[in-house]
Amino acid sequence: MGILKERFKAKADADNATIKELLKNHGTKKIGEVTLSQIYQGMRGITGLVSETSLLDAQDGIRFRGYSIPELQAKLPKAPNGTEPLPEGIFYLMLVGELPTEEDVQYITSVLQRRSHVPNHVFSVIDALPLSTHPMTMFVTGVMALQTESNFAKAYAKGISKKDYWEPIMDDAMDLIARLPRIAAYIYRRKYKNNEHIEPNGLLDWAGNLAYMMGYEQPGFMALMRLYMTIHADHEGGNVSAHATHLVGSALSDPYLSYAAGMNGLAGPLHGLANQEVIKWIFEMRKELGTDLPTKEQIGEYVKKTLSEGKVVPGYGHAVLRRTDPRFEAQMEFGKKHMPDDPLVQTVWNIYEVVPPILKSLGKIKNPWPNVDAHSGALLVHYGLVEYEFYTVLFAVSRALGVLANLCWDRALGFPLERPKSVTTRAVKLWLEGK
Ligand code: FAM
Repeated sequence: MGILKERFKAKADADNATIKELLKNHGTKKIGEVTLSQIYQGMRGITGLVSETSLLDAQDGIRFRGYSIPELQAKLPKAPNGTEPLPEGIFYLMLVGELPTEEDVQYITSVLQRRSHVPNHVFSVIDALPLSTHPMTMFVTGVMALQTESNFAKAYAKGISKKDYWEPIMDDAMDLIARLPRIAAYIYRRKYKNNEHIEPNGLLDWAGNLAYMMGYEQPGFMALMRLYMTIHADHEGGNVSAHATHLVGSALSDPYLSYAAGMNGLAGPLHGLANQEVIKWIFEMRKELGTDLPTKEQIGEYVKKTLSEGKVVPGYGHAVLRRTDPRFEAQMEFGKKHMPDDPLVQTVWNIYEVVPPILKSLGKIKNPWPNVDAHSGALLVHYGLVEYEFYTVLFAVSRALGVLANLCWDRALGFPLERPKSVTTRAVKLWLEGK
């Protein structure tokens, strides 16, 4: 990994100098104010951390090192005869800070192929779980079992200088990213395909191999996996999975422990589990209405019924975005190209027409538009991946690219233990009374 470490270190040294200068000249400048409602309502809008890999703008959407998803779809290298970017490319971009060449992406693919061995005890630990266990629980259990392999944990135990932390962290990050497709595919095949496993195909790229080991060889599905793994990779630093990984990593917990923490957050229904909730909700709608292609009127009535039951409409809304998620748009474009006549995909598009006006009419929802999860399941179902409880595992594999690249940057920039102050309502009341 010599080339990657050299380029990363050169960029980290340059960025460290920039940050040092910036704090020297502007360290005491106020970046915002905090109101009482913000500390009681999920810190919405409080700028409180630095995350170099991507930035999310409410109107513009996500940009990875300044590039939008359409720009990356045009600029990132693709698989031979492929139509979608290889996720190795977005990982390189987030880690090194520059667009990769074809050779850079091939290099990452080969490094990941070489590091993809998973020790047998990991599979034994997963096998010890009941078959009924949720795939995300199996997945995080597998990641925790892999912690025995941590280079950083071993280096720290031996004594390592703070300025060198980034190197074993990067080794762990690459090892973990390399191993995740094998663990994810193992869980899929154990739970849904009679425990019949498929050995990795050394000729395929990282996402293509995940598809292959899961038992999906259709070129369309491989293309979808490459797009899926690219667009779910990062969404700035404050979402639950990115923030939890970053926070736990700030205690110098190794990347396995930190990533496991982040993925436990991703497993929440308001975050990454929403992708399974969307398809479950649509399947329940189709069953209740007795049709595979409900009309817009029927969808409208069903949405109102969901809301009247005090439930959220999964796949809609966002804590930061105030527009249709560009990740939804990229998936819609894929659907229009590959499966324009699929009734489930058409239903997702009909839902997109019907839901926003209803959510807007409630007056309380800040973002009535679809997020990434509103579309992802329908594309997977088209290729036969109907086991929606597995979808968040795919999301987790992709999110590793962003949160682990970030951990390398956290350590290389010497970010300290993260420890914001909390208050009690008692203290707030005394403060308000001027006591
Ligand atoms: N359906 C029904 N109610 C919704 C809603 C939705 N899709 N989105 C927001 N609301 C409600 C929200 O529950 C809150 O209600 P109360 O005041 O009664 O508690 C109110 O509208 C104000 O919420 P907000 O400020 O507009 O949104 P938040 O920043 O609090 O929450 C989300 C953001 C994503 C948690 C919220 O939109 C939601 O629950 N969406 C459905 C679940 C989902 O799709 N999550 C995936 C998000 C995705 F980006 C990801 O992380 N993968």
